[in-house]
Amino acid sequence: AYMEQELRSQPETWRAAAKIGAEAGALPSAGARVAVVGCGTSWFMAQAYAALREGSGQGVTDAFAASEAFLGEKRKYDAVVAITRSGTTTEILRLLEAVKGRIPTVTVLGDQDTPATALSDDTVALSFADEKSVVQTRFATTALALFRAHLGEDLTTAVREAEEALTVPVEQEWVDAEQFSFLGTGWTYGLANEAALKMREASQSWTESYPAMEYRHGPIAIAAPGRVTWLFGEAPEGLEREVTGTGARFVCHARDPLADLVLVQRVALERARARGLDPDNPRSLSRSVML
Ligand code: F1P
Repeated sequence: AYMEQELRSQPETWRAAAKIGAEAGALPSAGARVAVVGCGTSWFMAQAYAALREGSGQGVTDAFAASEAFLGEKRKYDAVVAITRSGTTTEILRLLEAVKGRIPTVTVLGDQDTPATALSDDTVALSFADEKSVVQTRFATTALALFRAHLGEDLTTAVREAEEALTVPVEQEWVDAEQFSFLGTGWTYGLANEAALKMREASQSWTESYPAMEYRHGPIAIAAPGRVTWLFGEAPEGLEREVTGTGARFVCHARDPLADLVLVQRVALERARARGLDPDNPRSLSRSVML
């Protein structure tokens, strides 16, 4: 029940993030060269933020899985933004330790009172979006809403479309599908990765994710009837025709991509239920990964 309650509160938590985003002075200002790090869902939000920030002309922004971040002397970053709901993830703590005193760090987290707080120069705590569930929904999307607001975006439409994404029907074809491929481009590639992870975590579904145009370079080989190819954002020319030509279902909605992710979270929940799984107790996962 946690996952469902939490995902349903997203319009409200995004609204709250939009309010504080513009004034979130701890986040890097324009011109700074920034490395954004996270694990799992938080890494995918890092990917989306990095593409949005660099795309909006605010400066070089690279996303790394915290375990793979190479922030050596040759790559000159002015700031590290760490994203972690729990503030206890081992790879995040190791990275914060490694850069301490060398690169200023700001950590976006769900709870102010964590080990990551002590290791960070600055923090933004989204306590109103913290979660009890193992599978992240609202913390991640609310962090991204915060970043979007900080980059100057008006989130009114995104919030309204998230409300709509909570009411539209989840199609039976999506609940029954054998396989999903999620596609995105620019910042929505991070969302595609997150959508695929949600389906795996909550419903043990076979899912993949690719940059939209990469999909044509091989992965489309497994598209077939009973499978779904779901694109976030605008469809590149010809892609729909290629996908439907395989017999796979092509899904692409004209709504804010972050709001469309809310619909995928609901699909994951419905698939879990249809398979008799408890999405609040996903197999092999824990709320925070610590060594
Ligand atoms: C990161 C994370 C989650 C994942 C799982 C394990 O946690 O990888 O994204 O869903 O629950 O932890 P955090 O660093 O954001 O707390």
